[in-house]
Parts: sequence; C-alpha cells; structure tokens
Amino acid sequence: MILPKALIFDVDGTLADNERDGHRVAFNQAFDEMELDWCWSENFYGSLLKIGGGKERIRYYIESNGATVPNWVGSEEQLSQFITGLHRAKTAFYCERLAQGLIPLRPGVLRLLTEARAAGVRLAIATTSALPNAMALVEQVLPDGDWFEVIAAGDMVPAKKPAPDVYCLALEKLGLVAADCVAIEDSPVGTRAAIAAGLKTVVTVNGYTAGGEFDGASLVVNDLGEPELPFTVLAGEVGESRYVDLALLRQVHSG
Ligand code: XBP
Ligand code: MG
Repeated sequence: MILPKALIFDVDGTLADNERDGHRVAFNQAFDEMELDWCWSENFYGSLLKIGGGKERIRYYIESNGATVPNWVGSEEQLSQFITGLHRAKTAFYCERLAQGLIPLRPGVLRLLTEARAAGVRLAIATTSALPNAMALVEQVLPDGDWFEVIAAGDMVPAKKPAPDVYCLALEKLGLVAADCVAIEDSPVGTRAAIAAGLKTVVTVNGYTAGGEFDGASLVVNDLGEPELPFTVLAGEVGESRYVDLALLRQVHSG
C-alpha cells in the first residue's frame, strides 16, 4: 500500500462548515443592500445547495421561484449583469465575515494538512466557489499561508460540480493522474464530481449534507476526527482507525 501523492480538498463545507453561517448570511446581506425582498432561510438554503456556484444559485432562484428583480433588468444581458453585481456584493460580505473570524476550520483539517505536508504529500483545492472566496477562506482560517500548491476554482472551468472539470483541472495543474490522489468532499454534488474524475473520495458530511447520496465514495464520516474526538463512520471500512490520517488514506487509496 502506497501513500497518495496528493490530497485534493473541496473548500465549502469540507475545510470549514461555512454554508449556513458564511455564504448564506452573505447572500442575505447582499439582498438587503440591493433592496431585494429576498431572504434565504437556513432550511431553504439547504435545498438550493444542489446548485453549485453562487451566481448559478442566484439565477436558479430567480428562474425557479419567480423572484422579483429590479425594473431595469429586462434582457438576458441585463440579467447576467445584475447577477454578477449581486454576487460581487455577496463576495464582499462573505470576505468580511471571514475576516471577523466567524468561520472556523472543521475538526481534523489542520491536523491532516500538517501530517500530509510533513510527509511530502502534495495539497490541492478543487472548489465550485469563486477564486476570491476560496482564497479568502484559506488565508483567513489557515495559519502561515502556502498550504495548497494548486487551487482550481469554479470560475476557471467550463462546467461546475457535479461535472468533473474542476477536479480534472486540479490534476492537470498537479501533473498527476486520478489514481495518484484522494479527494476529500462534503456534498453529494462534489462527490459526484470527484468520482467522475476517477478519484477515490472520502466524504466528511455536515448539517446540510448528512443523509445525502454518496454512491461510489470510499468512506463517509461525520468529520475527519481528532485523536481526542474520534469520527463516526457512516459508510466504509476503517479498521482500527479513529480519525482520518495518512495511514487510513493509504488504505483508501489502495482500496
Ligand atoms: C460550494 C458551492 C459554492 C458556495 C458559494 O462550493 O456550491 O457555490 O456555496 O460560493 P465547494 P460562490 O463545496 O465546491 O467549495 O458564491 O463563491 O460561488
Ligand atoms: Mg463542498
């Protein structure tokens, strides 16, 4: 059994549990600022998470809920312009929340990154999120910078998750093939993308994704766990392991 050469992490929901109290709140702040009578409740936002990407989520909401848009929005070009402006405002609010330290890392993330880095296992990101949002999260929640040598973000590829594109881009930038790597995801949409790219995938669920379909995942756990805070295994074999570490990822990779 050999170690994976790289670990490819999803960002939102995986590195940090940031959808409910991060992205969702920032969307609502942007709606207020733009004087829209829209409000995404915690429950409703969960149903919108099947749409990857903030701009795509706004568009889907307008089209499927008949949400009121400003009077000046008539043509498709104006709609795109409106969504881009609204998403820009949301990004600013989101980055503000990150800077306030309101979004902590999930259990086990820093431990696993530290172990991987010390062992020479390369680290990459494959996210649906816009590049500035992914960078802001990494810079705010991880100490000492430069953890990830590759960041592949939603706006860099033609199709967002569940398409495999962003994982394929991460592999291309790493110069590796899927069989060399393991992906860490939190959502059904993200897991489908990683598996479609040919990656062995470990899923760490959160409040929004627990109970989702993770067909093809090698392992599904409640979080990465810590020595003093073991994970709960929802699917897959972990032997004696009590948290996700390189020894367990070696098994996943070879499985
Ligand atoms: C999750 C997403 C994102 C965020 C919003 O991305 O679907 O759309 O909810 O981010 P992932 P943006 O789990 O793949 O990191 O507003 O930046 O699009
Ligand atoms: Mg995610």
